[in-house]
Amino acid sequence: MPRASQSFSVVLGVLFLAATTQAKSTAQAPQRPGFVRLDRVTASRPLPNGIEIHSGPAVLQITALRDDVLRMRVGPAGQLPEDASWAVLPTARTSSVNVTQETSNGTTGFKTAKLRIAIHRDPLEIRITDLDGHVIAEQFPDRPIEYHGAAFRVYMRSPFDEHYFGLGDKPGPLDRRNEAFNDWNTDAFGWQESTDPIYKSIPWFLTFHQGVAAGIFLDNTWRASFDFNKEYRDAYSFGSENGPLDCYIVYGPEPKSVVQSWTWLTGTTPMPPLWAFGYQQSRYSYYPEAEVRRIAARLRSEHIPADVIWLDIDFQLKNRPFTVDPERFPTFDQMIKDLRAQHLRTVVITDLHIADLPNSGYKPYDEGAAGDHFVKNPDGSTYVGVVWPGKAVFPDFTHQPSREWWGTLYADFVAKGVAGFWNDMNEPAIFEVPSKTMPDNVQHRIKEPGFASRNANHLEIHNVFGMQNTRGTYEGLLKLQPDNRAFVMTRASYAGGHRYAATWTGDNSATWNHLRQTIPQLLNLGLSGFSMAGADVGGFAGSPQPELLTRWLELAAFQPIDRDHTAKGTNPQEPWENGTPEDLDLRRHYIEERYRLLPYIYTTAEEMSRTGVPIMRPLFLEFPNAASGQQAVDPTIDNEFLFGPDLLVAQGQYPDEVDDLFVSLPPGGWFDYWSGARIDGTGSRRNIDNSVSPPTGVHLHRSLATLPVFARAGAIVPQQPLVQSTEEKPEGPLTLRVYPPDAFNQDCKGSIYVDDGTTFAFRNNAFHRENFTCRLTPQGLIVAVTAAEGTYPPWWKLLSVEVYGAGKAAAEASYSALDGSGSANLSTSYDPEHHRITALVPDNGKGVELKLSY
Ligand code: NBV
Repeated sequence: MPRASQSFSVVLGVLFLAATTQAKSTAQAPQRPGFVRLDRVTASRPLPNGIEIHSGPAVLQITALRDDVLRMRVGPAGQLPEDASWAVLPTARTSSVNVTQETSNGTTGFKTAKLRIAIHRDPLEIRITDLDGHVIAEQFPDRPIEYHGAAFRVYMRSPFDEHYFGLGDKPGPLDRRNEAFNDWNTDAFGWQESTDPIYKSIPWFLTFHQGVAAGIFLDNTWRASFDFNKEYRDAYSFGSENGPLDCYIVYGPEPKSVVQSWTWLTGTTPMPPLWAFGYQQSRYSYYPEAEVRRIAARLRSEHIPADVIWLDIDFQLKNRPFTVDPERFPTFDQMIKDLRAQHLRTVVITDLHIADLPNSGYKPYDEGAAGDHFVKNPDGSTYVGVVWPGKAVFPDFTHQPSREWWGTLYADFVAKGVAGFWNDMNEPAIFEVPSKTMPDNVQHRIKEPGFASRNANHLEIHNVFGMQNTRGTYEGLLKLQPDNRAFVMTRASYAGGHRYAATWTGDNSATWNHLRQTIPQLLNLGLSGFSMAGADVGGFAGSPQPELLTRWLELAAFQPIDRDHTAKGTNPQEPWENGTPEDLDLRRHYIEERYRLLPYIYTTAEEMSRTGVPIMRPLFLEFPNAASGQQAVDPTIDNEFLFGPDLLVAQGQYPDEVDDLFVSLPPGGWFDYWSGARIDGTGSRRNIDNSVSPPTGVHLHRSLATLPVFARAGAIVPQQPLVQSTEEKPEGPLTLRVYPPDAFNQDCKGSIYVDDGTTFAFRNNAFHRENFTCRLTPQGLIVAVTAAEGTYPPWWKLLSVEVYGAGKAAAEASYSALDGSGSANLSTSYDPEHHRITALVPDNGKGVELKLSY
């Protein structure tokens, strides 16, 4: 499928040539209407927080929201675009810091405490550097910002060793270099690695150059496009066919700071409920009710830990959202309760297409029509499109009263105990039309605090429609149950949509390539704000080979959302299907491992929700080595990732390959997560200065039984005893897996965060957090646990401290409680197979220290 802005750029290129010829040959003649070129500064005006530039009729403003966050807005006819946004929080958008103006020969500009903005006057070229002179963004020579009618494009220089990440769910490699993309939310059933666009539009990307990261956000909901090194080998560009040129430039230098600033701009992912991290079982569709009950019973009888069952469209009466088919689900309410009694929650689908059913007693239609809540054709009639229910009408989600009304539709399901909601088809997908969506001229109302009220056509609202759909759902659920963490899953969204919903990668396929694709896709989603993301485990379209399903269930145990889902007509895809007893054992084993890791996963989720650092991280995010200006790891690696801060998961470039696997390991020591052994590594290097570089990787034999997972030296990873659902309280000690530091990585730390898992009581201190550190001593190791923060009672009283990489049993062990309540010698055990010493230590939450000699 042809990608992106190619044709748009070619058209622009031709227009550009025509325009320059014209501009040059008839210097004084008025420019062609609609063509504006910001090619030289004709006037400038300092602002307390930036600068205003005029270039002929056009105005351009660059302001500093923070020392490390800039906003650039352009108005081709002299007026800046409306200061409003669906994505950026008003607090961020209206922030401002004072800057120092700087003028020099030929340039004008300013500096902040972190950045320098120099605007060359003639030709007009913007250059943003950090105070060390590292270029953050620099306009590409001879390609000034241009408008052709409403369409505009911005070109930036691209050094050969700069890499690009983000842009949401777009398939393909992790690094966006040498690719081009369009933003136009699309129902892309059967998408492949080269398909673009697919479901989401997140016009935000990171740049990473020699260890220095930055980010650019084009806040424009129209059809936008991005070209990385395709049109020009040494430039990237972005633009849109209409709407505002309103963009934000974020400086790192650490990539983590860039994603944290993205969260500052667009908000955090709300703390998800604990159960969202459990194993989730879905298919299109489980029905009738007896089938749902059978699946639930089988999950339990097979001892597959699980938390959620999903109901897809066939649970509804004739595919009508917010109904239940009474024949297929004769005791729906009781079923929800019975599942809950088995510690399984239910998520149901609630698509946005309301069946067009006047006078039929269908509440969503009747209320929506009475309240004037549906989008309209230009002639004022209600727009009708065909989707699952047949003819359907669509709520006007950018019209606040309609969005709020949509939220009230959830009352019945919430009262029945349904735990979460699935907003599918919200690109919006429409059947029987070649565009697969609404006509361009469908009318949406914008009625929204912070926006001027007006009508907008579909072209402007399309990319933000799904996001506002989920906003209606999320905010409606919070109104219905203010103290319950709402769980919404969406397919389409726009930048900032992570404030309202988790997501998944849509209709992937049951192929090896799609298993492989989950890694770059979920990584880029995480860098784009959507850390709460998963891919249909086992693949949606088609049926996986048994080995593929097994490997997929292994990998997904280490991804943020672990939901097995498949299409209508495919083979059964639950863990006990489609495989040998050995496959089932492996699949169960990996799901169990995920449940053991829940304390670590949930602690990482809390960090994500507080800071914006995603749960699943590309290697360069943890190992940018910005300080030395060197790239410590190849930033384009996309068959490995960090799950949380400390676990490195590797799959190999081609997961179906049988050859040995080479796993790149970033600097610092690593441990095999499964055996507990220290990795020797094969690549230790002696450098020119005689220093020794740590191993750069390890060769492994592949086996179906083992997904390669490594723990970082200096990590302390909390684990819990196995449970069958997050509803169960773990029984026994909290395990701390301690991976001692080494010469390359002397830091040693970890933490645990727990709370009630479902409410917002944590905001009032009802959580429990303990921080762990360890340090090597001449005799062995000391593990220290801080006094707990928060008032929530933890489920454990004992710590089972497991120290890995141990070649022999401990000679001595003792603990002392920091509040003086006790200290004693301890006995320890030694497990040579796992290279581990284990000690049981009382934890009264007041802090404790364990001393080990070995
Ligand atoms: O609701 C049915 C499916 C759903 O299972 C899938 O996950 C969505 O991506 N839905 C698309 C509509 C039709 C798919 C062919």
